[in-house]
Amino acid sequence: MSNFERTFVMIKPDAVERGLTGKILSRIERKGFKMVGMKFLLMTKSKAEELYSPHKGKPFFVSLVEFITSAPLVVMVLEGPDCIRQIRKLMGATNCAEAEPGTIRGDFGVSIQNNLIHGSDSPESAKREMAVFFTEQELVNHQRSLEKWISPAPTPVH
Ligand code: IDP
Ligand code: MG
Repeated sequence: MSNFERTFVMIKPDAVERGLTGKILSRIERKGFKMVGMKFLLMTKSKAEELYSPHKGKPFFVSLVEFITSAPLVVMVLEGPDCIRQIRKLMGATNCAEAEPGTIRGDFGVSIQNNLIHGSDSPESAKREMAVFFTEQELVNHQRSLEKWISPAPTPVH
């Protein structure tokens, strides 16, 4: 299992405006994932259209761009084993009304659009999405001394 998988995550404007940034961040932190980049910003329309380009033409696209540019948000890059899939599990289903209790969307939201958090859905998406907001130099490579307690090397089978 690679320790170097990275994913792009956003705490969306609804969560920031509702004062849920810390609560959401703490769930990601306590799971053990490592932050390698983070910014607080107001997204421009052109960045929003670039980020969500796979959804261009869908009925919710215009509204989604309007929502995501309407207030500040937090963008970040996280690193850890299987983090793309694991963070999507922490997020829960797209529609908060369908998301399981215990997930971020299941616990904090009721809407399909205003669903608090974004996480990349594949390594290809992660690479594309993080490049919209971060240069390679802005991502901080660092080793945590506690890593062996979170993600030990697999035990050899004798
Ligand atoms: P995901 O965020 O769970 O990966 P996507 O299908 O990639 O979901 O959709 C991107 C975002 O577009 C969603 O997080 C949500 O904010 C919004 N969205 C998705 N489907 C709908 C819809 O049917 N109505 C309104 N907004 C939607
Ligand atoms: Mg998606």
